[in-house]
Amino acid sequence: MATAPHDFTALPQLSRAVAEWVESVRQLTQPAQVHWCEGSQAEVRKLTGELLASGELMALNAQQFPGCNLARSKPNDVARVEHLTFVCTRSKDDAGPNNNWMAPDEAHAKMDGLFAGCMRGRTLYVVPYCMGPLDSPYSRCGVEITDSAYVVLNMAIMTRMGRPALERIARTERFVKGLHSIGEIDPERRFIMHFPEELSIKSFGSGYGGNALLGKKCHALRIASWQARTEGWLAEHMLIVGLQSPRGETHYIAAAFPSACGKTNLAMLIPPDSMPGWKVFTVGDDIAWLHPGPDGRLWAINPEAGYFGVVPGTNPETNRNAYDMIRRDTLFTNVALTADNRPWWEGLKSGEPTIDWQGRPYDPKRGPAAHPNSRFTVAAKRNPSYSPHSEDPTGVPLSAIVFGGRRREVAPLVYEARDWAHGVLVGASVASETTAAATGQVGVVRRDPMAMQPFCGYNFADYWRHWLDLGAKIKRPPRIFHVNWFRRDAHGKFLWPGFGENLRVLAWMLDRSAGTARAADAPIGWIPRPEDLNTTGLQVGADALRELLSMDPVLWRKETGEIREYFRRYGERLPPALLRELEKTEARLAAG
Ligand code: OXD
Ligand code: MN
Repeated sequence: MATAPHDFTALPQLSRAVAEWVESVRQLTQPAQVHWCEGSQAEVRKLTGELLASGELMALNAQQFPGCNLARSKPNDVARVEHLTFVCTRSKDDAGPNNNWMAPDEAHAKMDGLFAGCMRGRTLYVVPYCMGPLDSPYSRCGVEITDSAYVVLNMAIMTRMGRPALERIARTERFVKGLHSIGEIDPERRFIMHFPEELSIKSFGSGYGGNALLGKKCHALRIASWQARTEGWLAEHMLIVGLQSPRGETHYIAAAFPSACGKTNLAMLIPPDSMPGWKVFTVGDDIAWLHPGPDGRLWAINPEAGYFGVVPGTNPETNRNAYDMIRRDTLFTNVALTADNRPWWEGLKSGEPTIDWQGRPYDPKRGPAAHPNSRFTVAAKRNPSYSPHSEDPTGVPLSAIVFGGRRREVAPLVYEARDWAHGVLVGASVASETTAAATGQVGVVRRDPMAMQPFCGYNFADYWRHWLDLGAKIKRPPRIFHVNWFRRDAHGKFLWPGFGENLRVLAWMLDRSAGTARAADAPIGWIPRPEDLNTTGLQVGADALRELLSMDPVLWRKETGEIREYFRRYGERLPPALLRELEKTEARLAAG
């Protein structure tokens, strides 16, 4: 008897576990219809056409921005909502002081009440996706159910979405269940709930970014960090970049920065003219999954397939690659428009806004034309510096891990941790000024350990212990560094030019890893002296460079006091080894 070719198996028949879950959600939410996403270009074109027809999307100037569309969110729905985001573990202590917590039963009851009948008259989309290359043992799959076609279009760019992902799920019947509805987009009825013990997510009331594209922060960070601890790996808020030196060797660096601190720019850095022969390749711009490899090194994959990047500030001078990348086939959210229908944002040197991000005639008195957290969604393969190794099933080996924050003072331009355990302290102590990526006050310094404060799906104390344990098992661990591109002088002026010039700092790190670069022994770690960096062609004065590479012991004693105070919140659960590292730093500061 002839069997039908595999490809023609109807999507709902591929995985019994998925079909059963979809049916239970259909009964709860009562949609008018169910659409299983296959992930084809034809499907994307059809959905885009429908949204253009309904006015949810607007086509942009087709000559200058071919294939680009604009979406406007509701003004009450423009960023992640950390105060409405919960980790729902059976024990409150497992979620830790770093998370909002709700008991799972209570959270399910609350959410199911919101979801009941919420899709009446709407389409329920079933979005199977794979985080990471389809053939990688390190990848993990999920299914998002959503009633937003805009979310589907984003997921089609951000993940490997559709039939192949569902086929992979069908082989194990294991997947993360993500249930999402925009509801009424009412902040009073908005919650993002995570159930790591059940590998599930329920998100209601927002259609924006990390609240709604559940593969990203909810799955690839919060749920994955939990999975990673049980399985012996790390899910991190890190970009991954490959640097090819003029000698032709390529080394990879993973770097964690809080949201909207320039990860996408660093991942696609353009070498300055004064550093000929360097080439930069982007593996990922936001999330890295790190696995100890059989060779004793740490290997990284990017679970995502696209970028959901902050638009303001992007221009041909600061990052030509990023600017070129978003000139076609890009979905913009909450940017302004010029008179000839081009997207416009603050920091773009050409054109003038006539319509603001809310669709009103632009009036500078009402604030910026583009929302400060306006975004582009674009396929990673559109990046001129895209690394083909992004598709390698085992990922890329790391030579260095970098932590960073946005600090006016205290943290020098760069320093190196003494060893892995000290590096865990450096990561756990990251502090940064808040940005527009999350709702709330902008510019206040807060602790953001490993840039994971909004994203770690379990108690930070257990997370730091996991970092320490994992490091002890890796024979050839990457070196760990801390950077601060945002240090300012007494007049509030940035001391460091950033962007392409950051390569000088990254090149020093690679030389440190190779054992060929020098540094001064400071109480907080190894700091390069001005002569240790390649400064050929750098437009930074000698005094500014000295200030950038200095550490003030008085400020640092205050800083370590604050870190100690912060750690106190984690009580008995704090790993003693982390406290010992802090004590060693305090002792060095006291001696110096
Ligand atoms: C992001 C974020 O969108 O970190 O990447 O907020
Ligand atoms: Mn991010």
